[in-house]
Formats: sequence, C-alpha cells, structure tokens
Amino acid sequence: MRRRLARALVRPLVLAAAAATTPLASASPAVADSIVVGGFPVDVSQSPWTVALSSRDLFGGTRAGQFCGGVAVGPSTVLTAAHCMDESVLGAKPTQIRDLRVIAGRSELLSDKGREIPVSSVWVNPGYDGVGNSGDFAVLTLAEKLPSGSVIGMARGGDPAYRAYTPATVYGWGDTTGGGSYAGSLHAARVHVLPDALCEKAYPGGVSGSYHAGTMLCAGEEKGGRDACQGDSGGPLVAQGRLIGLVSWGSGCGWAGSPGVYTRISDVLRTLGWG
Ligand code: 4AZ
Repeated sequence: MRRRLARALVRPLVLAAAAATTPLASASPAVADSIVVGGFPVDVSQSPWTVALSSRDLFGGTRAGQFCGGVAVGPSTVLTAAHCMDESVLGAKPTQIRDLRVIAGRSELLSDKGREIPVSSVWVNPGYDGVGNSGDFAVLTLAEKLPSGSVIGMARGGDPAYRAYTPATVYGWGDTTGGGSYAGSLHAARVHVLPDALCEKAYPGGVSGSYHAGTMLCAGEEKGGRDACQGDSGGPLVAQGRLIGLVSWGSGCGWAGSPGVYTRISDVLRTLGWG
C-alpha cells in the first residue's frame, strides 16, 4: 500500500515540483538525510553521461523544467524510464511535446552551462507495465550529438557489476529529503546492489510494484538513508564504471527495508537486441 501511495504521489509531485509542501512529507517517517537522499553534490563533469530531461512548456521555469533524469549510452541515444514518458506524468503524449530536451553538461539547472539538445524521437518500451512497473525504460534519440566522452558503457548480463553488495552510485536532480525539496544541482548517493532475495522480501508479490529479479534490481543500504527519490527517475545507477540500472520506483525514499528499485540494464539490452 505504501508503495502504491508513493507511486500515486510521484506524478503530481513532478508536476508541482515547486510546491512548498507535499503529501509525501507527512506520509514518510523522518528522513533526515535522505539524493538523491543521503547524497552529496557532484559536478556533472564526473558523470558526463548523466542528463536531465526538461520541458519548459510543461514544467515551467522552475529548475529549468527538469522532471526526470536520463543517461547517454550513445552519442545521440539516451535511456530514461518509461514512466517519465507516461501521459500521466507529461500531461501529453511525448510525441506532442515540442520542447522536450535533454540538458547535458550542466550541474546547476538554472545556469546556462552545457547544452540543451532537442529530442527528435521517443521510443517507449511496448513491454512496459505501468501497474507492475516492469520494463520501465524508454529510448530517446537526440537531434544533435552529445560532446564526445559523454557516453557510458552498459553492463551485460553476467557482468560482475550486478553482484550483490557491489558498491554503486546513483545520480540525479531529484528530491533530496523525501519531502519535496529539490536542490537544483546534481547529487549522487553511494549505495550497494542488494541480493534479489532481499528485494523480493521488501517488495513481495502483489497487485502492483512487486520485485522481479529478471527485469529489475534493487539497491540501497540496510539502514536506509541513501536512495534515489522523486525526480531522479530515469537516471543512472553505475557500478564498476558501467551502467547497471535506471531509477524506477520504490516505497518512499531512503526508508530502511524499502530499497530503491531500478530497471535492470541487462534486460534493456536483451529487449532491444543490443546484448
Ligand atoms: C519516483 O517515482 C521514484 N526511492 C524514484 C525512486 C524511488 C521512489 C520513487 C526510490 O520517481
């Protein structure tokens, strides 16, 4: 139920990012240092493949219209979460949005550093299940190439980066407290890949949001505290220098026993026939 609530609140939160209070603030226990909850500021030059998705038309002037994260996996190819492209988040079909852009090379969203590159096409995984959350990825093709060196390699199935307890880092411009506060600058949090058995225990089978090891992975800390949060969706989880996950869902942010759930990149590769 909690995660259903969290999911239900996320979309309105994205749209009302500047609102002073959010329902999540009262629904969650105190998360003192929740990224990116429990994170630290980073310069985008340290993770040049981390991009922000923005639309000023849809999301106004706040935070340069940032509403999700993404990750560059090719000079003009960005992966993000399918749910970021959902009509219920965007308020329109992605193909109808004239100013959908990727912001690259900009840590501070309100600065004019880096580049804003228009998205020329959006491909949402047709296998995405908006109820069960599986297959949560989309591929954006950019109208211009990113600067060289802005691309990260993807970890294939069997890569040791997926092993339980591997240290990993998640990046994003999302909520830093779980209560709707957005720093407007890129943050990162250090987490660990968690064993599938633990993820299954945290998110057992149910109507929605159950954990599926084949298509998802989960990461966090046993005590909670470090996690991705609203607004980080679609952004990268990196281990051993390779992309292993996309921020997808979870119950709250940084809650003990409720790790963040990510789209498993090896499943993305398999689905796209890139593996
Ligand atoms: C979201 O819906 C979201 N704490 C992202 C990450 C997490 C929860 C929700 C994980 O944007």
